[in-house]
Amino acid sequence: MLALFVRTTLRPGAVKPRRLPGPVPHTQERPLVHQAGLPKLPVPPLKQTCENYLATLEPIVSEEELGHTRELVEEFLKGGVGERLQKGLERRARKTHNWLSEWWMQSAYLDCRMPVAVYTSPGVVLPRMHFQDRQGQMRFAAKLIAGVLEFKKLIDSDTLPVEYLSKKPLCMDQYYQILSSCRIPGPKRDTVLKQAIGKTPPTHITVVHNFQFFVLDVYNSDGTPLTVDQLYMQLEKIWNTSLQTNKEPVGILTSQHRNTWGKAYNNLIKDKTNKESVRAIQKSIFTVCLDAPMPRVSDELYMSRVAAQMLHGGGARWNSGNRWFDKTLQFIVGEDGTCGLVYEHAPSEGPPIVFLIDYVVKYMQKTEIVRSPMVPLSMPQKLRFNITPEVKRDIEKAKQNMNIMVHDLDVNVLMFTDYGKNVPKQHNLSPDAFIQMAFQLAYFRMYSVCCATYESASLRMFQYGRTDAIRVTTKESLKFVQSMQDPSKQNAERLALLQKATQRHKENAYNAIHGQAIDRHLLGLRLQAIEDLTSMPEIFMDTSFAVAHHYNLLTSQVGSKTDCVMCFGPMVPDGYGVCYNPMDEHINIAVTAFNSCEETNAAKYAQTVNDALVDMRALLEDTATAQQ
Ligand code: COA
Ligand code: HC5
Repeated sequence: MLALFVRTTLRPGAVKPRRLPGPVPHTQERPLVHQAGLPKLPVPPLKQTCENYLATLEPIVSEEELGHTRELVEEFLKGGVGERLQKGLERRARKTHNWLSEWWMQSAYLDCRMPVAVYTSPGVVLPRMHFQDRQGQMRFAAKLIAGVLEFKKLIDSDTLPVEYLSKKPLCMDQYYQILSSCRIPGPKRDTVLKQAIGKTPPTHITVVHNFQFFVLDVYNSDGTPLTVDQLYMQLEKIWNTSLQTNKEPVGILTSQHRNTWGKAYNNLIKDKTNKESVRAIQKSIFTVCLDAPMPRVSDELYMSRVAAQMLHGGGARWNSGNRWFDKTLQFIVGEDGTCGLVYEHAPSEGPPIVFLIDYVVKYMQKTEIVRSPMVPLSMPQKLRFNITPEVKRDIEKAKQNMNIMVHDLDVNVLMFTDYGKNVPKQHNLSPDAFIQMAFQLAYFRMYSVCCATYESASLRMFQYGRTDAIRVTTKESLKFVQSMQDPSKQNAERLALLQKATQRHKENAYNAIHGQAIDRHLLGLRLQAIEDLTSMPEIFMDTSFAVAHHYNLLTSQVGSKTDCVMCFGPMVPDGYGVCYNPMDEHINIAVTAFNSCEETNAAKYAQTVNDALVDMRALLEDTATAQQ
């Protein structure tokens, strides 16, 4: 049975992360804070992956395409090419701590040229706070900073307790990558800057208000963190020295296509002052964005508006320039009680970020501002930028592109309150599988076909593990959704099909988190072919392969203790991004799509998911009554 690992309670005195001895061939500077005893990510058997790949295709490609792909797979298996690539992967697995993680970091993130805003950086919306003014905003921001610094103590002292999933310890390495780090654009490939071990650790955060960046030292000279009261006073000083709103939004450059930003970056840092300012942001522990008020919307649309604010900032005339999108962690606090964050995905998955949020929220609930002695603190340093005509031109271009992205992103948050994990559990069904079947049903109801569907699965049971994919669309899920739309079917039969489909999903999830899914293995074989300079095997070039990787539904479950909404953009122009947080009695679901695609509509899909969830509960209850 799977346990919800993101919710795993941290047992006091649980195993402390230890530094793993020996070289880490797959990363350069990362600290080896890691559990040496964790298993290494396996390379799944080649035949198993090939068979599962064909099974995956069944519900999403035509008979003809499937027949063709079967032949290619056979050739791949029997002709020796597959075997050779598999051997190469196994060799790589022996030589590294994790055969996949470096390749994954490069191919999923650092090589990806799309803007990080909207396309890869996820957002988190915290429940609306009760402050309504600037004082409230700054008091909240001060407490939040103090909370993150408290969390940082766990990291700095190596006392972060290890998380468990199904009684197995999880790799904690990602926790050590999220503070004091930043992505850096390159003309072809990006990198991540992370403070090297042994170097003096940074003691400042960056705060941005009205597009102006400040360095805020958050430690006293004796090494103690500033108190909430002190932080509040420093934030006030920042606020009062950044009242002008006519400043150039240099930060908006970070929202550009990565090649464009890579060029603009080199241009920007030619100037010494600019270079120093950029370095200060990159090295800071994290960033806090004090956002300008956004246009008011109805209560019904509030969460959708804030989700969009987290993903892109609302456009050049609102808060998109009040960001440094390359920064790994950016907390966002608005005047109207809005708060949340946006994070750059390359260094970490969502669960460590969410764990940090839960920790900070709990800390903030118990912290009251106490007046501290009036030790005069120096004025936070404002970061200067010299805006040359070239930089100005780059900023203007970035503003235009950001506005296009903002108009194109369609966001709709569904706060589903009828029930949560409780209902499927009462009916002995896996909540995750049940919710996924609702997504399948909703898609089928809108389009009368099903599509390739991705769900993130954690690989953190393994050293340096990141993710693999659970392929949600199966023969069983297709039969279930078809039965729901077929008036000739009885509810008893539909329920039986739902049970089979959820059972199948649960098995696939189990296999994925145990390193036996197909997506990363296929990626590995493909990259191995590139590395070996052999010609690309045909299985990676046929229509089926393209269809299987065109994820019209890109989904991810991220659970939290706090009642958060998490969100991310779609992966394909005609697809949906669906991030869901199932709580015991309700489910928060954020749906994104692109307005430029006529076929998709986030609000419509969210409403159809709502109806599917309602109907599926009715199905459970109807058949439960019938059985009595
Ligand atoms: N009957 C009753 N209860 C059941 C059940 C059944 N048939 N099947 C599962 N449950 C229970 C589980 O025991 C669990 O209980 P808990 O709430 O006490 O922990 C709960 O229902 C949830 O289980 P389930 O919904 O099946 O799945 P999961 O929470 O284990 O999640 C994944 C599955 C795949 C999402 C998870 O393993 C995972 O990998 N999560 C991380 C994803 C990720 O990294 N996302 C972010 C990427 S950046
Ligand atoms: C705070 C919520 C973060 C969710 C991030 C997430 O799910 O990222 C996925 C990671 C992965 O490798 O599957 C990627 N995805 C957003 C594209 C689903």
